[in-house]
Amino acid sequence: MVTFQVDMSQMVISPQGVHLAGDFQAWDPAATLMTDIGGGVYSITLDLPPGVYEYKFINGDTWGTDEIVPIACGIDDGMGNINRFVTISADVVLPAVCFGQCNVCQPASFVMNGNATSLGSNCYNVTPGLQWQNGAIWSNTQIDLNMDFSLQFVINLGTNDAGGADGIVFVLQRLGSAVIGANGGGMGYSSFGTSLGVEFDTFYNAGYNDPTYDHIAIEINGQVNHAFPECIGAPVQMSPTNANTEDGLPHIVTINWDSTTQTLRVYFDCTLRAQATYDLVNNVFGGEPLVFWGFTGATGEMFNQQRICAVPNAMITDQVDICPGASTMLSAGTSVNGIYNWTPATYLNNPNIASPIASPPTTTVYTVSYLDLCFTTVTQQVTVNVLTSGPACFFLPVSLANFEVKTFHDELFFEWSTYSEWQNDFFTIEESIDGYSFQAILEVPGHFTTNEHHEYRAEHTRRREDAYYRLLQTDINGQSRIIGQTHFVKGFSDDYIIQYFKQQNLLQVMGNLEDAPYVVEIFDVSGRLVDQRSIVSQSGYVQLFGLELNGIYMLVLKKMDGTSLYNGKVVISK
Ligand SMILES: [Ca+2]
Ligand SMILES: [Ca+2]
Repeated sequence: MVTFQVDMSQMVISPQGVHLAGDFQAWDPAATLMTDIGGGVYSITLDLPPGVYEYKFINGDTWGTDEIVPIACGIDDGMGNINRFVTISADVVLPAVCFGQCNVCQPASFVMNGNATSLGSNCYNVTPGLQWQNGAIWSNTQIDLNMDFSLQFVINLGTNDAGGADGIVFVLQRLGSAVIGANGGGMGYSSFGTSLGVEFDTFYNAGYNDPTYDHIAIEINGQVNHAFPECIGAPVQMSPTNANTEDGLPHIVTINWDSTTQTLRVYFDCTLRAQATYDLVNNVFGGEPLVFWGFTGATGEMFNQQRICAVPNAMITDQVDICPGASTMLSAGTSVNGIYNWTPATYLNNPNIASPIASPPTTTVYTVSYLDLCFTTVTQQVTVNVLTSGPACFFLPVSLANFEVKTFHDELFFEWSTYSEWQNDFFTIEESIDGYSFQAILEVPGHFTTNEHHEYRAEHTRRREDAYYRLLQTDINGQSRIIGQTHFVKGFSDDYIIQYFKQQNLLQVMGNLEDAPYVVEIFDVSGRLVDQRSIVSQSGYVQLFGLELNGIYMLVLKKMDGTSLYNGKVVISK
């Protein structure tokens, strides 16, 4: 049985549901519906024989709504389609991967559409300074309107005042990250019938009842005519000090959403300019709180180069769920001086950067504070919720890196290490002579719950018989599991190493020997005794110096009471 899982938490789910398609079901996009198991994760378990399979996840039930698999984790089917692939050798629960991404969901980045282009460093040309341009950039994560958000970005509306047009709109919508509006006075926004828009309008359109100054207005559902009721925040001069903002200068814009009062506030040059109180979730988005966010812009006969610089991973999450042992990236907005302070600092890779990696073993509320672009102290909280149950996580109490059994003379060395542990009380080494009936021989305490790499080592006396060894793990509730493979270790009685050292004319027997006298007998190939000595063993070695032999012989090692320990061929080549 193979369980496939996909994290759809950054997507608006298709009414047709989430599907899996692969070469194991003839690539049918509608045949294999996945189940919502919570936390944005969709899952399906299939009975597949061992083999290599290619597959994709689909947000809907038709081709065209399938994910774009990054080449980094995909395989080209020979026709330019990149698919995921997996090798199945046993029952397995595959970890939940982010739709369209390689592993867990990463923070937002912007998707460019139409004439929009990247300028690097989180900056984009929404439109170039040309006639009849139309661009849009969309974050590929979504905003949850049931939570507060604060987004800050830098807008540059170009240098043409008299001949400049048309403006940029901050937009919330539910159509995805690949949509584009129309050019002209609608600023690329007027096409979106279910939306919120905050327009930064630099062109006077009499037909839209624009004021003559460059202005901000708050609108819904693509309506840019301020005379209509969809204008929920009346036009106001954009800059508190200047009728013209096509000045080629960067301007800081802050957009805050208070989900409790359903109030949207728009700041320009760090001054509150416009606000609207409106039930966006119910009155615009049909009760759905998750929306895409981004910017549209357009030009017409008149134009400007219109730019946005926005941190794509500005904090828009209040809570993120992770599986035990997993990590997540936290995100703060832009700090004016680059200084961030995350608390607590525990389980963060760096508490002083915008986007630290958090790997807490238990649910932790992190708080970040920094000075935003307006030199206002921003304090934001994000809860990293470590799931303790539920099907979203494959609960592996111990993530084992390796388990080795090594031998040296009569000693056994057990070595193992873990990547992470979850409520792990102790390990047990078990031994078996027959491979079926095991008995505990060693107990080693674990590290309870940890995301750090831990190495373990234990010693035991090697048996004379062949034996099997395995590693068990017991959690704090007393439940034990076998982890790692069972190792076969040959009995020690056979394990004598005979070596001849030509330079010293030394014949050496190494094995499980006490510091006591032993008898060594050497026979030639006809069975004639050619040397016999009584030698005291030291540290497991019996050493014969000064041999007057050359050729192939039989060596017999005995205890003083005559018990034979070893007999085997030895070559003495001088
Ligand atoms: Ca206008
Ligand atoms: Ca102007």
